[in-house]
Amino acid sequence: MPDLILHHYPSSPFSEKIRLVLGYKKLAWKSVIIPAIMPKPDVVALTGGYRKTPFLQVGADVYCDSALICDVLEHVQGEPALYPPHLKGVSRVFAQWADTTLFWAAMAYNLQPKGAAYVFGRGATPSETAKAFAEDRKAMASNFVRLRPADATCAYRSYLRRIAHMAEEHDFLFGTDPCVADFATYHSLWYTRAQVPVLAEILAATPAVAEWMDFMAAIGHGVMDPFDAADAITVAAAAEPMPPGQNLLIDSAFQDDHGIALGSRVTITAESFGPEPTEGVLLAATRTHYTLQREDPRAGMMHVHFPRVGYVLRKAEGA
Ligand SMILES: N[C@@H](CCC(=O)N[C@@H](CS)C(=O)NCC(=O)O)C(=O)O
Repeated sequence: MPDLILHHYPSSPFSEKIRLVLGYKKLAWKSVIIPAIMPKPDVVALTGGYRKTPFLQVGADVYCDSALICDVLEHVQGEPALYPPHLKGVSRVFAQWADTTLFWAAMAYNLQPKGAAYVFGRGATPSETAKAFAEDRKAMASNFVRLRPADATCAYRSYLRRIAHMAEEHDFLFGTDPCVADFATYHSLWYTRAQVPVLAEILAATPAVAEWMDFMAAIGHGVMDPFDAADAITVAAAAEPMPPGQNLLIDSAFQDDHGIALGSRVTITAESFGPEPTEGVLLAATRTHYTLQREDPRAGMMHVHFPRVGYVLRKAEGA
């Protein structure tokens, strides 16, 4: 199999989720550090428009969204399992809650004025960095309502108490080993602890959560080799995308919920936050994912994959 190339940046919570899954599965991977804000020309050469972090590249195949990347990594290395059979349903449902409701409460808490001052105060030109970041995320949030800091704080405290009830019962949230729910829950709390220590006192009220976080951190990131963005594009240009059914996804049977035939020109956009579409030819629309084929002047023929849940499929303008 070609190398696993993770495109990410150090302070990205969803990237920390995937770095730990790579560590849990003891996988070797290549690390391309991408910008946290636009413009991201090397990212868009590979994804065709999607600009969120992280994404996983395997040759000329790009897997967008950490939920889909977890499925891919489970396919690559089944043991230890992210979705143990007895937790198959609940672990996915819980992970989805953690990646959305918990994440947004935690981030609104983390980036309240005191947290934002700390995060951006460390840059070379703090006010410029903060301004550019705020403008970038405002554009991404055009279809999105943010929690106010006080509301976010109450919600985050409640969620931490609920997570503590689970962590008090066993080492990990659902038993003696971590599953996808642990990785999805951990990354937002990791951001508080590791990136915004000035606000990390909120974790002190739930020592079981802090102890579980130590177990999660000890998993580590696996064997990582730094890699260059330009080299990642060269890898894509030299590779052929894998045909549906032979790529790293679990299914390929067509499931038509939109009345859009395979072979149509379409766009795929995140349901909320980050309106940048990826356009291409619909190659697969299965129970679990969409695959678009697109040609890029630098990266060549690419297959870009998205999870079905959380993404909007539309016919492209004029198609
Ligand atoms: N549902 C996506 C969410 C990814 C996401 O929102 N990532 C944040 C960083 S942790 C992001 O993309 N921020 C904007 C950026 O990096 O350009 C996933 O699970 O991968």
